[in-house]
Amino acid sequence: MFKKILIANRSEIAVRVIQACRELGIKTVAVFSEPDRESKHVKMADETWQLTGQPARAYLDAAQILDIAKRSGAEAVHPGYGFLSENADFARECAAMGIKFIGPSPDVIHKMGSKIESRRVMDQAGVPVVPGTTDPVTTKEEVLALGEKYGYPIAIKASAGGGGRGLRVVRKAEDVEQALAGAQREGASYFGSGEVYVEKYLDRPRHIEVQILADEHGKVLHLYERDCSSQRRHQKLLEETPAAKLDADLRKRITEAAVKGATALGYTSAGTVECMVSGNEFYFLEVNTRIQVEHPITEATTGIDIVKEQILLACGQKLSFKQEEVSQHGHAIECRINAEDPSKNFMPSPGTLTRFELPHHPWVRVDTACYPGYQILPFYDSLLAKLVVWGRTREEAIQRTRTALTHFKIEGVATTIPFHLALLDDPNFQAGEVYTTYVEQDFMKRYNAAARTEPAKSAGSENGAASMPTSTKGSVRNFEVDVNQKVFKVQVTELVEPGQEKAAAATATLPKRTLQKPEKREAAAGSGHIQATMHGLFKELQVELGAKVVKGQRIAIFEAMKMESDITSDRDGTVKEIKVKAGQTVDSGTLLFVIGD
Ligand code: MV4
Repeated sequence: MFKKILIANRSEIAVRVIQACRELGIKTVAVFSEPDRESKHVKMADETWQLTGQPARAYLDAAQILDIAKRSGAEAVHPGYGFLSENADFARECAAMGIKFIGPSPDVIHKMGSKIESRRVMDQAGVPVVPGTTDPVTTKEEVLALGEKYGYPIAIKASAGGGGRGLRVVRKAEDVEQALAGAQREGASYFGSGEVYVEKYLDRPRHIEVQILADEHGKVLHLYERDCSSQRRHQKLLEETPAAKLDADLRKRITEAAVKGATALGYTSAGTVECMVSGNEFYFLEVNTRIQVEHPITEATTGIDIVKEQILLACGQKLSFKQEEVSQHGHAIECRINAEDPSKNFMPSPGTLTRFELPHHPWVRVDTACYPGYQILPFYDSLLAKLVVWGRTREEAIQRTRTALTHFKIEGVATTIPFHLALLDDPNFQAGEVYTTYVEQDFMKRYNAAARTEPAKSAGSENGAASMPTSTKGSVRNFEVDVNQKVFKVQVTELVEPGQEKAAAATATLPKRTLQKPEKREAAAGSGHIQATMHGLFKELQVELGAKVVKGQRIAIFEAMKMESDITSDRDGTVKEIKVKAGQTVDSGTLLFVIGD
């Protein structure tokens, strides 16, 4: 058994790994960035080492983390999720230094990073893959031929892609050229590879994934599936297990295929095989070679501590139980509580937690690193807590999740709790009729309409509006923020006066114009000439040419400085011209729309 493990991560997952280590009698080494110095994982670990450099890059600094691992005498590194968790080079460097990377082999991580390669492996193992190519495509002519062969819509995907980046859906032959170029460009700029392939595009699939455990002695077993269809912009918001409306036969086929695929791959450690389910068919999507955010719902229904098993497997131990000994009991739901405002397009809401009270019920688990007074930092993802609720049936789990959400008291920042309450109340969700685009294309329309008519408490929750901080210390902190390879110096001043709108006011040494709020300019204009107010990505068109719009209506989604914002019409009228295409990067001042009579 390992004596000491370094946790190369932060927040709730670092806390979760430390808990598993404690249970196993393993000493823990925490690393932390400067602004994370008050974090719970730092308070809990046996040993702590501060990372130097910018907060946004600290947990990605492989050389520094490995140096600390060596100096602290850690025998293994647990990467958690995100950061270095699926970085094959990091896993290789660990091995070269005689430190065990808690995850599968570098070769497997590398292979699964290529979607073409993983499709090929699964296809050869007899796991169903979506009809399409297992070789890269490069020309428009090839794609057009595939469109003919499979019928539109088709998906063009970057082989190195992930999280929806480098994915283009093509609905007609005329759009092939631009989509191909777009997928290639995104693959190259985000992942360093413009290699793309083509699949038949499935409309409204469900996202079902299978949890795998594999030892280093050739034994692979599964811990059943999770349904992660409730998501928005590729960010999962709610997961459950077992999947609703998955019949026993399909469940058996998917879980067996996942074990077969993982075996063929030579997989070791904990992992996830992602699939899409459409009707009574399923198709392999990708393999995630890390512990996942949503692992606790599987723990709740199988009783197996996945993180503990993952550590034991990394030690070279054999799986101590058989497939027949793994059973699913009851139903579990996880809500990802983010510091985001669901009524404002899930805008991140950093700030200080002036109130943070957990629900306490016998069937509730909360994984979090937050506490009252904790400051949510803008450098990292906005996950505040994972609420995991168990019930004997899906209905009971839904009811109990509602209760737990209303007893979860968070003030100081906006949270996704009102969204979760509304989703649990949704008849389609209750009927188990949720697919991957359901939340963003269907549910959010009703949610936003309800939020507009109930401005004070969006979607009827007492946790709805961001609450005001009651008291804050007057202090100034300096950060360096890394945005698209540019470093900005940012000074954060905590406000002394209560009743202010934000707990902290930030001023950055940026050119003034980039700090101007888009709403202000638009309110002044009213000309119907809608321009970009910042350099950024014109992400998504929300209206068609000729559509009637009203003043204030969202007509597009824009992304700048890693944050999304709405582009709204400044007048009532008709969309006369759309000057740019979705996926295009534009400069500040670029004309986007002309709204006329
Ligand atoms: C698809 C698809 C439909 N058909 N491929 C999105 C991210 C990437 N991991 C794969 N994705 C999809 N691939 C074909 N051939 C629909 C999606 C998809 C999706 C998949 C899983 C979870 C959420 C999703 C949300 C939108 C689209």
